[in-house]
Amino acid sequence: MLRHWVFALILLVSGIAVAPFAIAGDAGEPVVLTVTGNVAHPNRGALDPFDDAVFAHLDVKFDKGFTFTLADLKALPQQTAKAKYNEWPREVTATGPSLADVLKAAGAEGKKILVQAIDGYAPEFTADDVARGKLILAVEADGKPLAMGGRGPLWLFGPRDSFADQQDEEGFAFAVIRIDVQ
Ligand SMILES: Nc1nc2c(c(=O)[nH]1)N[C@H]1C(S)=C(S)[C@@H](COP(=O)(O)O)O[C@H]1N2
Ligand SMILES: [Mo]
Repeated sequence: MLRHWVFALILLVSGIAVAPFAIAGDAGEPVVLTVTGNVAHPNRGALDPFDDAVFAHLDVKFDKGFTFTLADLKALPQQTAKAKYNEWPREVTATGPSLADVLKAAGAEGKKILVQAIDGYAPEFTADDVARGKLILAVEADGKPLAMGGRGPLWLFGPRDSFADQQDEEGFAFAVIRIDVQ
């Protein structure tokens, strides 16, 4: 009987001790975003052609990166943006961290910010575009998490005038998996 109590106590204490230290990609949660290029405090190394199969197929190259799970992105300050572009059937309200905060969390700095989707679509933005603070990396739209096969895992989103020379929704990559900063 005493053994059970001791065991329960150990579980409780270790649970409390371990929970706050969950590390990106470490707690059974998949990585949804990898920031590569000029990353000040990387938490992963170079592209592995086997493990990083999609990146390899996209002909991506990197020597280090900083990874985020969905929980990591939701732990950053959340912004909400509304937009209705010409071809859309309705206004969309999307929520997620600003692109600026994501890059800050990764320690990523540079002039060119390439936002790459799983299909290879990869619009490029400037540091000035990011500094406007209007571009968000949406994790949900209209109250629903973004689905794989839909616009998930992440959707670059913003209102009109989110970046220089914006043409409607062009540049708003859905199914974003990587950001490269040079
Ligand atoms: N992953 C991905 N995102 C993308 C594109 C794409 O080809 N792949 N096209 C972009 C362009 S050019 C436009 S105009 C819009 C079109 O899709 P939507 O109007 O359904 O958002 O998505 C943008 N996001
Ligand atoms: Mo487009």
